[in-house]
Amino acid sequence: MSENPLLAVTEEGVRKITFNRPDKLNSFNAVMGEQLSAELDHCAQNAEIRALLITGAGRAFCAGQDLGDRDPAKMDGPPDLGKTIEGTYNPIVRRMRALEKPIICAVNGVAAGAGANLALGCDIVLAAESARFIQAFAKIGLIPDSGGSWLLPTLIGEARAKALALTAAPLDAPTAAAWGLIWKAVPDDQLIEEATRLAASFASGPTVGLGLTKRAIQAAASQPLDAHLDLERDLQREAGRTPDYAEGVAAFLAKRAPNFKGVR
Ligand code: T3D
Repeated sequence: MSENPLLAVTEEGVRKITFNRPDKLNSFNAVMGEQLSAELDHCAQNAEIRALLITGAGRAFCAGQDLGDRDPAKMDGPPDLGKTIEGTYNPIVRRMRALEKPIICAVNGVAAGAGANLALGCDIVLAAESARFIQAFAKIGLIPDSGGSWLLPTLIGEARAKALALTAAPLDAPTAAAWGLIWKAVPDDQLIEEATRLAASFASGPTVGLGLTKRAIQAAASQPLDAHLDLERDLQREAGRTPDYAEGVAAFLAKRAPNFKGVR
């Protein structure tokens, strides 16, 4: 078994996080949950980190909850799964959504259960053409969690969401992209290169503006256009006061590349 279930390294403003239990298809255990939460806090608190890239080691992205830790033969009675949802998965999803820095997910292989929905909760999802997304919950009598029962209908509509969730049928990456569930399916041997290039471009981008853009788009689902126009006004006011906005305009007028600092 691998020693550290989560690897993380910062390179030129990009925090690369790798799920690292390849022998168990990077299935999620309690330690991984704690480490991912701590990582997301670290990324929020450190100004030098301007973009995140999440991927998996080996042939899978993540197979969801480690079911070895849910073996009924080793328990006194039914577990309180609400407790793990409340204590582990929900805080992770909330941290990912609240983090005002782009999170890119490079889905390198199968993404199942919570593993699929953690991927879909990232801001930009690239997947290897051979990757599959599986709402595996139905096979073990559970419901889609980690935001899945919200993300699926929001992204692809109720008909497709229900079919995926009720059948647990694998969805291949090209179809996921065609349906709008993810951004792009890319040839397997180009996945990490393309995701890294995208993360690097974000890490030298106008970080505050990108973060406010994320906030605005996420808010759309919960309010009508009229209220949303007010939010856009407020966020644009904030963006317009950043040094990166001044730099962007100056660079455009001088016909040169901008040098964004990513600070307020
Ligand atoms: O519990 C709570 O706190 C509530 C929260 C729940 C969130 C959830 O995520 S529930 C859903 C949990 N996940 C699943 O139900 C998926 C289970 N895995 C699979 O269905 C299949 O493994 C895959 C479709 C993902 C991949 O299939 P395949 O044929 O490519 O690989 P495999 O042979 O099934 O798996 C390879 C190894 O990984 C194998 O171990 P072994 O036999 O070589 O020692 C397998 O047991 C292990 N593995 C795969 N998924 C999990 C796992 N071990 C523990 N937990 C897993 N989720």
